[in-house]
Amino acid sequence: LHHYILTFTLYTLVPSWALAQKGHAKKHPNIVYIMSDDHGYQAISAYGYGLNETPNIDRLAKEGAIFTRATVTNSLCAPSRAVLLTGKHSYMNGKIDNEAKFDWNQDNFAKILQKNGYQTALIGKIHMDGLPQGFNHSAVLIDQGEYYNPNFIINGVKQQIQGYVSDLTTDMTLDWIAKRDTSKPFCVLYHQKAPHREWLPALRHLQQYTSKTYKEPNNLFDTYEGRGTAAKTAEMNILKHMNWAGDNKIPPALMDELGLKEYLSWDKAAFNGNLGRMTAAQRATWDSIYNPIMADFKMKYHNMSKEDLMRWRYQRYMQDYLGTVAAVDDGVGRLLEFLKDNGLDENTIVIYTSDQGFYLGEHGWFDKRFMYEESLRTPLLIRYPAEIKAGQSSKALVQNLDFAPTILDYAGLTIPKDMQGKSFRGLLNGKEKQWRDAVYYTYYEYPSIHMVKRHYGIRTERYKLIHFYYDKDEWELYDLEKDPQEMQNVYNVQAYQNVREEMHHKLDEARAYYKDSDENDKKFLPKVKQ
Ligand code: SGN
Ligand code: CA
Repeated sequence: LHHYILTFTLYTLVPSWALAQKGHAKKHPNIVYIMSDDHGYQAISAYGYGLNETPNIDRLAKEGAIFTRATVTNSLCAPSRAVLLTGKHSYMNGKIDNEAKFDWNQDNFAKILQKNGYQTALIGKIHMDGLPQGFNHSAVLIDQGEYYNPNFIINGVKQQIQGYVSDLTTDMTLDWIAKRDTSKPFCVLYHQKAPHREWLPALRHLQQYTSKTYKEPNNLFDTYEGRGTAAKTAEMNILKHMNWAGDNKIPPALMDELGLKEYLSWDKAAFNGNLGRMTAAQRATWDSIYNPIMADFKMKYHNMSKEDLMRWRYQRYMQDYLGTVAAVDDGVGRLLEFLKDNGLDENTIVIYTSDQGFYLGEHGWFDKRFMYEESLRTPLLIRYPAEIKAGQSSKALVQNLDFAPTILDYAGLTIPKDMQGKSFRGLLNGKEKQWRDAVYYTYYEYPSIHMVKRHYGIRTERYKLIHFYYDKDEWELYDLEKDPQEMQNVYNVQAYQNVREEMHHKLDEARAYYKDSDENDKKFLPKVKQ
């Protein structure tokens, strides 16, 4: 109470943060929240999958902490961002899918920081309409944003900027930090578009990443036996549902020559649109790398089996996807150097995460949405030397739901009671002895692109129970210890009947605790059944 009164007095008498910054540096750290889009943990070398090298992101783990079981509550872009801002599940904040409107008038953690003397900025992808609220400065991409020479909306004004999106997003972030009012602490949300589809790398990374061959996951040729309808009817298989032009970069003219049909109606338009944004010089570099790849494909195509084609498409996918990760990693490197050069590295919390995980060929898939591990989980690394001991690794079941409370906690501010997440600060300084033993998940965007059925469920350390509903009513249960790749639904296996009952009980508890219900599910169903 004493301390409360004192800070309160300080606020009223000295409305600037000058004192607070000098005297209480540790109490009001700066925050850089880095979130990329669709960055699966498999594509960060600190997670040990051996696919690529991300030395700069890895530094956060080396000098701070890495969470190996961080998850999202709804594995989709805009809903994940809404959860980040509000600290509430999708059915509470209203942004259940990419289509629903986000109500910026509701409270969010940036507004709270701002009200309490922080300077705040949002740079990069947000994927929501309307002027962002809670930020002194915003420079956001429109909708999904573009890779080359992208448009930004800077404090409400649209502007096209020459360059590569990940580099520009980094430039703008550093620029804003450099020009900030140094008497106040700051919080910047530094949101990369990459490595989102259609996976267009920076020109400087094309040669290196297109020359590599990547190891295939052992379930690349998954036939979806052993699971229910949802896995079988999803449209995210690399062989069957990927775009030839937009995704694999086969020029539309070559598609025609080879008789390749568009899977999505905008495939060729996407390719033309993406490459049409390049200058002649940029395009020449692009062509010098991709033309030989396409010439080689043209020669081989008619002799390729379905398996060959799957393998080829997987390699193409990985080359471009991991190529885009490289510039994201460069950006993190630049940020860390910048903080150091400006004496900010000790008192700035740096968080790296993604809006969700992603399939990099596991189950034969790309995209996300499912409550299965690769898309439920998301990378999470955090560095803050003042409080987080270097080299920690945590298996705790933290979620994106926890970001808002955690950031407010570090900022020394009160966490609103209606936020549903929990600060994980105590997990990192050793003060938290008890953490949740299960996470709750919901997904709504169906019918829609990729056709992943509506579902909700619960994951504990060892098990996962999922309910698919709406046009099917199916349950799935996985034993993550025996079957980490989730190949076999054991819901109806005799030996699992006790586990099944326990998991149902836990799920009911979670739904009650987080205030979700069948009524909510119904409320969000499409108005007209298709
Ligand atoms: C686009 C992509 C999808 C992707 C959604 C949502 N198709 O529609 O593959 O699932 O975005 O992604 S594309 O052909 O237009 O690239 S999200 O990350 O924004 O949720
Ligand atoms: Ca995303």
